[in-house]
Amino acid sequence: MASERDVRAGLRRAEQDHLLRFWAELAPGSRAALLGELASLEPDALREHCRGAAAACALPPGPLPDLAARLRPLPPERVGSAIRCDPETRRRWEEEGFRQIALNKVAVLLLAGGQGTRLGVTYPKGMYQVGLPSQKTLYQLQAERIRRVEELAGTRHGTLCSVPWYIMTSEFTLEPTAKFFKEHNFFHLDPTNVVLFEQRMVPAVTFEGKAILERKDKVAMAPDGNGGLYRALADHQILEDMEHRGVEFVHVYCVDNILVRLADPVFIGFCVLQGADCGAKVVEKAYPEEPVGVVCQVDGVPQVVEYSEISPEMAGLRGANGSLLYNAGNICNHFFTRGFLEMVTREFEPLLKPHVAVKKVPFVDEEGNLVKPLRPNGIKMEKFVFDVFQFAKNFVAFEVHREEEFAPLKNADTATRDNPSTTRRALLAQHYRWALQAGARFLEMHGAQLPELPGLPANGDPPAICEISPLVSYSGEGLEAYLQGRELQSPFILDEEQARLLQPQEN
Ligand code: UD2
Repeated sequence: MASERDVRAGLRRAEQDHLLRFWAELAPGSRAALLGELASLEPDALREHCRGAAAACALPPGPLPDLAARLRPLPPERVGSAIRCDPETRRRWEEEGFRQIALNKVAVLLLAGGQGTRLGVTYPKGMYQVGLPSQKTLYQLQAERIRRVEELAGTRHGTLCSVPWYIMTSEFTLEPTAKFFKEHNFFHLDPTNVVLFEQRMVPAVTFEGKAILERKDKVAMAPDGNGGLYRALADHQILEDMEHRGVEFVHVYCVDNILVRLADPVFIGFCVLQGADCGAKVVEKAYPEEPVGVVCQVDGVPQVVEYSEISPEMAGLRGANGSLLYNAGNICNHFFTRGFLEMVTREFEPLLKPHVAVKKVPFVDEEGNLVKPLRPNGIKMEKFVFDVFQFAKNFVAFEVHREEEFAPLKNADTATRDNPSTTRRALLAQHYRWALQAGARFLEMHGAQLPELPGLPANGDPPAICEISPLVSYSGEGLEAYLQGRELQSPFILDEEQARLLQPQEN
């Protein structure tokens, strides 16, 4: 264990001596914990971190400087579309994606180190269930989509294949996530294919550049942003693990999108056939202030400009056809080749600039009292996962239907958008559409038929409750066998057992 003397010397070098100001009062256990925490902070890096935070925060708030002159939409040749392509092209992309999955070359990587502050739960967001009839959590839906996509690829190519699931957690989410997966028997995935690893934490800093104590014996630490991925990949030899398994392509995604298509064969196939090293799925932005980043070019280089860093005027600009000029909304679904990730972790990670978030950080005052500030008092520095797009040799964006692929859970039900009710509705409306497309009809209690697609209210509850297990259908495929010509009543749950009952009998 590090000695008190060494730690004091390190803190002096980092200009952070105040972190030991309650030392004399601490019991031996607390002293040991604090020393351990402080010893893990390298003095020069700590000094730069604290100085950098204060300097970045001193800059005038608001959008990035000169953005208006530097920003352009992505050129059309960099953008593919699952919406505007012809069916044959889409089939080719999907086929290629399935081929790569069947060859065991595709992995998924979940960014799950965030604290879910806006949703207001104390446990990891993936453990949240939005009130579906099945009561499935986000983690269970994701696990089942992995199982289904493995099965689809395996059946097409006559192989047994697996899509390893890498899950980046943080100090806040590692333990509860690991426990949750064990308690649920890894949702019947092979546990050796579920790899949890932890991102680093960095101190929260005052506007004067001093790290904050949240207790007399504990520094206020926060995860280093989802762009902490690249250091975490190196810290835990994750790319070596991927290489060992033969993984070449990685689908990175964030935890809260209830419609996320893990290892989406169409997206993977598109990126692979384009020879891309880096890609991002996008949806058309719903409204100018929507909290999604904009995939665009800055000084001719592909980038995401985050919603917190674009001015309302820029976000609201419209093109000749009346739609938003910067309308490629980032849905935090990224494609990377393993080679690209290797290059980033080896060469470019230190070049990633942290972004400043000014937050309310609980702290102990000079007298040692815990204070919960009413106004923002601290700076959290975060790297962003998409800031590596600038290093890509061949970056592509891929446009998909929002109603099929994006319904994020960000807020509690007290907010009007992106809350448990809106995400639940988005999934149930999708399944209702899939059932109708497969030839089912829904009847109300007295036998009258419920509305078809055009009658569906936008953002409202679908006329009937229909939930389809991802184990039965990944993206609406294969449902005709169970549903063609059926008359169904709400609520209708199509899980594996129901599917067996509805399966046409073979002679
Ligand atoms: C993210 C995107 C935003 C937009 C939106 C769509 C980033 C930086 N921003 O914004 O452009 O596309 O999603 O829904 O990607 N996370 C970690 N470690 C951390 C912080 C976050 O793993 O230190 C994870 C978090 O658990 C989540 C994902 O990163 O799965 C996105 O984080 P968020 O919900 O804070 O991002 P948001 O909604 O501001």
